[in-house]
Amino acid sequence: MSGFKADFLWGGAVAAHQLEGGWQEGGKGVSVADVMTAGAHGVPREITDGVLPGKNYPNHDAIDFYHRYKEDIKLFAEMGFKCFRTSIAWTRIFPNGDELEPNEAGLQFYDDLFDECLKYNIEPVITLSHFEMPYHLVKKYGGWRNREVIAFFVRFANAVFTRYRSKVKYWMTFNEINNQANYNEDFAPFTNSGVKYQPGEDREVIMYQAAHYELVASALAVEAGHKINPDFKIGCMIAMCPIYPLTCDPNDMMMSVVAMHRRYWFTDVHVRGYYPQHLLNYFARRDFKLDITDEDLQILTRGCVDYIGFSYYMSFATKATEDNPQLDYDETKSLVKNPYVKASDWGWQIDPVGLRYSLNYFYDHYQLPLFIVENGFGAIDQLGSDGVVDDQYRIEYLHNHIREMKKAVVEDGVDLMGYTPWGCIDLVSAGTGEMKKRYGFIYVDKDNEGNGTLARSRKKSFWWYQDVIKQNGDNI
Ligand code: P53
Repeated sequence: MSGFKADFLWGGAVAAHQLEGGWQEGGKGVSVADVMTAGAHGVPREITDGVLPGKNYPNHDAIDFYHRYKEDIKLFAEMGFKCFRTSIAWTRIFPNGDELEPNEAGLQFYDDLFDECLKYNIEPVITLSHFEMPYHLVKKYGGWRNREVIAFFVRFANAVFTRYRSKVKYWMTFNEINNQANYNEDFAPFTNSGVKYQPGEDREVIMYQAAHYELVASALAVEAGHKINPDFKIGCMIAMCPIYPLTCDPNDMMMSVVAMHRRYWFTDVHVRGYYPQHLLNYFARRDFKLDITDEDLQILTRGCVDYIGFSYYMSFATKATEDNPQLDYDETKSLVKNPYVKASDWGWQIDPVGLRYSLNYFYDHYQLPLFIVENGFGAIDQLGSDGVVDDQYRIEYLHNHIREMKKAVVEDGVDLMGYTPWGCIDLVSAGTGEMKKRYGFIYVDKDNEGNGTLARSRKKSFWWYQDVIKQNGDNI
C-alpha cells in the first residue's frame, strides 16, 4: 500500500460542552462542565457547588456553535472534511439524567446538526459521554460511584441510537475513560465520572468502582446499538499517553510496564470483554472490595467494541524508585521529564514518534481497527495585521504526527480508519477552561475573559490541512 485508504476519514474533533454554548437553551440541563470555572496552566479549574453568581464559567457560552453551526460546518466542508467528531450533550437530551422521556428540543438540535453535516457528505462521529454528564446525577446519585447511573446512561444511549440510526454510523461511548487513572487530582474523576471526593476517602477504590460501572454501561450500549443498527461501528475512546521507561535499567522498564497496566487496562475490558489478570491480582493485593457481579461479567463479554478510538497529544516517562518496590503507579508522582523531547507552553511533551509507537501498541495488543480521534497542538495564536494567524508551529506539529501515522500504516501495516485533529475550530480548553489555548484551523475572536466578536477566520493551517485532505496525505 502506498498511503492511506481511499475512504480514509479525514476530519476534525470537538466536544459539545467546549463549543456549543447555549447552556440553558432548548431545555438543556446543567452539566458537570457548567460548574467548572476558568483556570490556567498550573491553576486548576474550580468545581463549584452548582452555578454560583460572580464566577466565570467559560463553557456556558463557549463559541456559540449552538447558533453558528451552519457557518462552521460550511468552513469544515471547505477544508474537505470527510467526517466531523462531536458529542451529544447528554443534558440536551435528558436535562437531569434521570427522566424517563427524552427532551424533543434537544433531539431536534442534533437532527439539524447531523443533516447539515450530511448535506456536505460529512460523516458524523459521535461521542456519547464527553465530560458533560448531568450535574443532577452528581448531586443526587454521587455520579458514577452509583450503580443506578448505568440505567440512565443506557436509556440515553438507546434514545440517540434510535433517533439517529440512519444518520450516524460511528459512535464512541466514554471519552478518555482512562483519564481517571489520575485519581489523585480532582479534574478527571469529576469530568469522567461526576465523582467528587470527600476528605479521607480512598480515592483509588472509588475510581475503580466508577470505571467498572462505566464499562458495564458501555458494554450494554454497544450491545443495544448493534441491535438497533447492525451497521453501527461503536468504539471506545482512550487517552493515549504512552509511558516510557526513563532509562534501559530493567527496573525502569518494569515500572513502565506496570504504569501502562494501570493506565490502559480499560482498553482490555472494552476490547476483550474481561479484566486482565494483573488487575485482578492488584485488587486482591490491595484488598479492594468492588461491586462486580457475575451478571456484570457476562455483560462485558457481550459488549466488546468494534474499534479503538484514541487521543494522542504527548508521551510520558517514568522510573523505578527504591521507596516503591511494588511499582505502584500514582500519576501525580510517578512521571518524570523526558530529556529527549520538548514541551508545549502547557508542559505537554511533543513526541510524534510516540504516535507511531501508540498505533503499534494498540494494533499488536488488539488487532482492531484504530481511529485517531484527537491530536493537536494547544498554542497561543496572534492574529496578524492581514487578519490571518500564521500558525506554522501548528502545521509543523501536525505534519510530523501525520508523517509518523503514515509510517504506522504503510510500513507497520496498522489498520487506521481516520484522523480527526482536536479543536478544528478554536474552543474552550477542557483542562484549563482557557480560550487562549487554541488548537483550531479556524480562529475564533474571543478571549479568556469572554470578550470578542466571535467572528471566525481561517488560519494558515486551514489551507495546509485542506491540501493534506485533497491529496489524501500524499504530500506528507
Ligand atoms: P485541553 C488530559 C490529557 C490528554 C487529553 O485538552 C485531555 C486531557 C484533559 O485536559 O483531554 C482531551 O483542552 C479531551 C478534550 C480536550 C483535549 O484533550 O486541556 O478529550 O476534551 O479539550 C485537549 O488542552
